[in-house]
Amino acid sequence: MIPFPRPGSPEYDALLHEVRFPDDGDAAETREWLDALATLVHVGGPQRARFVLHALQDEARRHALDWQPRRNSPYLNTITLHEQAPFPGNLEIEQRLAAIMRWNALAMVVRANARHGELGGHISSYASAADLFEVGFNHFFRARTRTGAHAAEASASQGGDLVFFQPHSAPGVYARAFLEGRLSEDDLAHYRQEVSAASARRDGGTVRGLSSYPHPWLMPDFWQFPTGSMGIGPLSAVYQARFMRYLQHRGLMAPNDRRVWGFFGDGEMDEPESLAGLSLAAREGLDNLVFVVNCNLQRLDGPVRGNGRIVDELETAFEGAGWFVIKLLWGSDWDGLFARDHTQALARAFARTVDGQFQTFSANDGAYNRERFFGQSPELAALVGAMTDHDIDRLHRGGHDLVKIHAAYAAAVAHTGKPVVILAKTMKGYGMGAAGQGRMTTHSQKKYDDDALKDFVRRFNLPMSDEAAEAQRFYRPADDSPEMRYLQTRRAALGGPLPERHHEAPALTVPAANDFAAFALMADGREMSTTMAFVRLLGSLLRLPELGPRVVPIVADEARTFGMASLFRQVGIYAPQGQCYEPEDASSLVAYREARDGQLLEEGINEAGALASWTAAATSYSTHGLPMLPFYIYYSMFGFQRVGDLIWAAADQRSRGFLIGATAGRTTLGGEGLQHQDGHSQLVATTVPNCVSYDPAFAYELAVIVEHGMQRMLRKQDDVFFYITTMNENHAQPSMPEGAASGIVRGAHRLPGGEPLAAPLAQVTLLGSGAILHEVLAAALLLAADWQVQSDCISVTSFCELAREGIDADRQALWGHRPDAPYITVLLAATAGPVLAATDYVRAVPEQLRAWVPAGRRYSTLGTDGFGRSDSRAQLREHFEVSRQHIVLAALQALVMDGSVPPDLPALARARYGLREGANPRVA
Ligand SMILES: Cc1ncc(C[n+]2csc(CCOP(=O)(O)OP(=O)(O)O)c2C)c(N)n1
Repeated sequence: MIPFPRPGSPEYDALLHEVRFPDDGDAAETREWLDALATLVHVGGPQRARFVLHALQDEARRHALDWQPRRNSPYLNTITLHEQAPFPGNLEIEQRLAAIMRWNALAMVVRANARHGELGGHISSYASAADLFEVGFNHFFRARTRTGAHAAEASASQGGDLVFFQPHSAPGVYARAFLEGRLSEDDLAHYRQEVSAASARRDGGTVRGLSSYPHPWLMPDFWQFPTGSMGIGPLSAVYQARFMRYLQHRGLMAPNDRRVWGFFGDGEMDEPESLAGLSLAAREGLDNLVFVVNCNLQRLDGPVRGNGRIVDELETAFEGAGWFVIKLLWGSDWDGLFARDHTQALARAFARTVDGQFQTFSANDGAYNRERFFGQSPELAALVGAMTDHDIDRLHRGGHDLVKIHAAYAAAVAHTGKPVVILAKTMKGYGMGAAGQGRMTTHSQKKYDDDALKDFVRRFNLPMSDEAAEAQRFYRPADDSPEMRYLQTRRAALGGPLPERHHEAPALTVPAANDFAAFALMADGREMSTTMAFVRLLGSLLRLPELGPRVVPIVADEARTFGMASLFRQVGIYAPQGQCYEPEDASSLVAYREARDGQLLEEGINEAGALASWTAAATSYSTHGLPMLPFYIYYSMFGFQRVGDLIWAAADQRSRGFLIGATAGRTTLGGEGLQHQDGHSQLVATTVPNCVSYDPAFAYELAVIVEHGMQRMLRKQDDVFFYITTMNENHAQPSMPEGAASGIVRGAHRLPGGEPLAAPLAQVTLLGSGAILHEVLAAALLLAADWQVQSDCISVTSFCELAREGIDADRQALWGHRPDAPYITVLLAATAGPVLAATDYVRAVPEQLRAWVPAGRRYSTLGTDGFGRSDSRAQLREHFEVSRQHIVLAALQALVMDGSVPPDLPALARARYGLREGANPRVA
């Protein structure tokens, strides 16, 4: 022990000062300032002290000192011991429960791997997150309450809290559901064996497979939020919290104190999406949002910030964005050390220790830590002088201390005005001993030898025999045991089990297309683009008394581009603060109007945020029992390509809504060039199983598709969403031909032909969709006038839907059924000649139909493979060889190959239309 001066003595103060400010050139002066501040706080109170500090800050700025307050606080708990809320639970029982969860989660992963050796799964992430989850489950996560079960702690939140779980910690959530009686032992034994479980069910079993990560698509009554792709969870959590406010401010949801909790990894925070929503959350004061970042300091390959401290970095980022930051770093057993640490040796030692080193400390035992951490200085050594190596080994990090975690959560939920982040320091692979704790390879550790299993059981005092441990038997205490009674009582008090996904929501009455789009059905030659038609149709939907308020128009700073500025005034732009300024265009009919109850979500230049908003609205039927109808309209290039992973997650989450890819097609957006011209979103849309995609050419087709989409999503409540591409090219819009609707919905309809040729040389069938259909129709005229070739024209509204029908029919045949011929086969059978399909997309889009073209009919496709470039629409169509003349050329070529016309016709056509061979657009 080194001798300390008596606390309070001048010698003591001098020593303390030297330790805290080793670089101080004038200690006496500094002390005067510090004393003055202390007096100010003491006499004037905290508010006065804050005022003076702000005044000093302003003054410093006036002197151009280039000074800003440090963002980082010392590497200590934000909540001091005396501020700590008392722990309301039974600590011992909760610790035992956490241990049981840990074991069952571990056994689940180890068993799955022992059985198949290839199934993967993670142990070490949940090992670090277990206590963080458990405190939430026992004290904070309120479930959606059922009628008659309004417990005191839950009653204020009928709708329940929304919890985003760290995805690879899913085994821990299953382990809890097992103890709660929601999953059986058999279910746990089928973790990551969903296909085997399904076949067992077909044989009469009741087992369910457990998905690797939270997937609502695969476990629709369990998981609410897909988080498996890093970064999607944090972004979605922000926008869920924001959408809850939107619903409240618009009067669609009663004010409530429901909360969104998001548990994320510190490595995950490196994803751009993870931090992308922070400013919005702070700007809109989302105090219904709590992030818990599990700072186990490791990701998959190694440390998150080996040479730095991720907690410091995140503290700066979150605080800078305007969040309230709670650092939860050290457990209760450190309290005594801090109390005795008169020289703040610990804080200084932490400040010198980088995360790579902290990881090494966590991977090693007490003796190592005594020597390498506490051995750094006599003061530190003295602090642990009376402790055994075992005691040092068991010094908890904050994220493994139920009492400290509870205090942090309690402070988070009590905080108002800002979103809160808890930076919880944990150990990756906590409790896995030499098999994994803090090891570089721990993320992928899924094999446990018998000794390691027995060690684990002993480490957590589980009442299991060695034999049970070696057999990786799941452990469930008796129903009347104190643990089980406690667990059930706590969940009952919080409203019931969680996570639990609901899907029951009232079906909405859907208007007929005639009620909101008569202008499109009976367009009678009026000029407009399909984008204009969409905007008009949306305006009508918004005016409908029942459905109107449920419509959520979403834009990412392109409302004016798409001619939607009138919506600013009509429904207002959502802004929780209302409008605190006089807009420059106040007197205009399309003034920029922000309002607290505004309906339009104007997300700014933020497609990811817009998509997250869309998902929140598109799943509101499930999360809130309140079906909404979102329409997110955007440049089609910045959808599937830019935020495709978010769309995939939205699909997993069973979203119901419309995505409108405007100005779609590679040749549609003339001058904008390579990065704007989309020739493939329709192809990618095809790959999303529950995305129903259409590429209509006519306003009436669009109207029919929107009605059909609403029928499926709002009335029938199918878990599908619609992707519709629209164009900005004006055309004389025809009225809808009699009986066309069902074909439009199925994916194609034959267009009424003109006068047939008296003596045609040959016949072709032309398919076209979207922007290029108009070129196809023009080509049909040229074929007739210039080449005596008769065309049948088919408008393909969805190559994807047609192909899906074909795929399903083929499969049925494989299983011995006798499916009807696919619709496209039947439709083409009624036409004649070779079939040629042209689109403004890559050829792979129309190529999808090849298998179902009637036997003996030639099938050719034209498309826009290759990079776009800027020029006029006409030049682009030349470049990609999809203009009307090129369609004629391709049709004649097909007829030549069929032997139906003289072989020199293509050359004559090239000459007649002045077509010259350029660079191959696919590679140019
Ligand atoms: C977008 C994406 N990239 C990569 C992965 C693969 N992956 C799963 S977990 C993981 C490491 C996660 O580390 P961290 O967020 O620190 O969580 P921890 O497991 O350490 O708690 C990685 C790289 C993924 N799931 N999603």
